Amino acid sequence: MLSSLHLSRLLVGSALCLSASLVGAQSFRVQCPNSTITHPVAANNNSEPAYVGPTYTGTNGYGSTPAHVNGAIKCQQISGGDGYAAMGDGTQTYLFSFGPLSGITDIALGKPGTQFPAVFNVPFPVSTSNFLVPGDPATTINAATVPLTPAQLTTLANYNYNGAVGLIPNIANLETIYDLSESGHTVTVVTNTPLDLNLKVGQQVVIAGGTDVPAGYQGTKTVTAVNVANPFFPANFAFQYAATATGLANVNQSPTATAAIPSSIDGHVDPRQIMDVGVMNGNIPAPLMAIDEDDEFFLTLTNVGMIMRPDLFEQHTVHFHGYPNASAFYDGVPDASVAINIGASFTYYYLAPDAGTYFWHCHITPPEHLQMGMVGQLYVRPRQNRVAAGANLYTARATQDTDLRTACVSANDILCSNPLPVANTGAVQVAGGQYAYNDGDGSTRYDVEYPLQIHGFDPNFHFVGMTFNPEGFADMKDKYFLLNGRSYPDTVSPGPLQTQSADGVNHFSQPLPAIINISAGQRALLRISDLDVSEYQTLASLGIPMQVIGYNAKLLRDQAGNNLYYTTNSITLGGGESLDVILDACAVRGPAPTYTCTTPMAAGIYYLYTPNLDHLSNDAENFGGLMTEVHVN
Ligand SMILES: [Cu+2]
Repeated sequence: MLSSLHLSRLLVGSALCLSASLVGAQSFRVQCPNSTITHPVAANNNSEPAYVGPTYTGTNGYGSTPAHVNGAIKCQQISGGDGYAAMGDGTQTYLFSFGPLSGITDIALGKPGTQFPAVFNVPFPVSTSNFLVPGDPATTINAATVPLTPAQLTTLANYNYNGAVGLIPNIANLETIYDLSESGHTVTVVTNTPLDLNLKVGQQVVIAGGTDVPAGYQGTKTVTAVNVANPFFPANFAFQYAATATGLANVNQSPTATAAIPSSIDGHVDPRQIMDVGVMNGNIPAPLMAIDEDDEFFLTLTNVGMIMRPDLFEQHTVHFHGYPNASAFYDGVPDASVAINIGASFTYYYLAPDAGTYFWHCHITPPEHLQMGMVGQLYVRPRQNRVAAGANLYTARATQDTDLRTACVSANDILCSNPLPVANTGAVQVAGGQYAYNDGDGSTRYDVEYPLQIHGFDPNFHFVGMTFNPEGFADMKDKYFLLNGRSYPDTVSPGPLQTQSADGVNHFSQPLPAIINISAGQRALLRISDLDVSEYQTLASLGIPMQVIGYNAKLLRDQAGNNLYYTTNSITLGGGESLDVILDACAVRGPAPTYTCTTPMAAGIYYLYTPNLDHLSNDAENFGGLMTEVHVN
């Protein structure tokens, strides 16, 4: 399908203009740099460094070098295409959807698919007996049962491939050399062909030649400059490196001199692996993403096409909803940014600015693509998680105000979303402490966190969407009510839920269970987002009060620093809204700054369910819908 598509594009292109067809050619590709200007040391970008001070301390603009390197680099690849999901009554529903094309094991285990470069930039270890096949990882672990058996869940965990699907090394490249010359220790190499586009400063090249090439030129060298002006050819024929020996004689038109550029990982992909794994691998909700404040996030969207709707040439985009994006270019709104066609990839760039719970979706014909399934959650963890153990949280929060980019001072910023607390409570970071926000008083600390995505489906809209009929936008009416893409009782099935798609292969279509497990005395953060297109959704907690601490990715605190958290037994959200809620499995908790639990709650099973009773159903089936269990263990 892909090749015929390319062919038709080339034919159309050549009819108009031959060169335009070449420029217009698209392809799959991933991007995940190991280092950047603000994260310059590759070896430091595969873990989150401790937060010890502001990235920049200047009073305007950015300095050239960060004072402290904060955050790391994260990468993820997703497919845009179609797939199927299974509803609570067993009905298969057709989706327009995003699926995982990296972190495929983590996603299937219900975790975010976001990875450090050291994990993402790893090709699948292909051999004659080991290769990616349609439906992976469900196919390889032979996931014939629902839910998976404990042994299958172990096999899934051991599968453990989380790199970018399709990634293959760039082929080695050998170029003949026209001229070698030295000035001081700097050698300029002019080759006979334009340089490999991927040759970069810092890369290794092997210079070799016969007796006509002085030994001082030869060996493995590190490129110090590319695109160097020279007397012979255009600049893109030449590069430089540093030699140990000086005074080397000029070599011109050598019959033997060569520059060998070894194979390397630079984002090239094998489209077969992408199509095998990406086609019909739709997930609902869309793949989970999680980044830390100060991270640079490279998200590659690869459009694999919708097999069930070959009449459509749908573009897809990624829009981070409610997220403070610096540039419209990466915002995904098609009128103001890039949208890619079938057979192409596009890498979005984000700098993680404010902690909180957000969601993301495709922004092409939003009512249609969202209803059909192209929507999921993302969240940003706060800097406060990385404060050193024992450090005062109020002081650490105040330090963030010395960085212009992260400053949040109510006195001169009425939009400050995360003011300092009204007083220093003396709360300190405990080793490994995790928080929902940069609270400065430890009040948003939690022990476990759960994404809880509320959603609804109109099966009629999905059916006409699959069968080439006009969709009734104004008639949309939810009949299935979903938590993390599943209706009760599927919400409490452990492990990934799978669906056989039209390709005859099982795919992990709904990886996220919605069982909340809390140890008695501990606190769970529920990151609740409403992904619904047509309805308000209400969720009630029976037996454990919900403490609401954040709304639409903003800490609930007034500009004077008073916490406005409130305790309730139900919350209501419209589509596109999010809430951060703490469920506390502690009956009696001590005061600030330690909030020690003195009387844990009794172990047992509690319920999260919707009090909109018509939403407790799976289409024609009574009982089901928007409900899950909270297990206090
Ligand atoms: Cu779309």
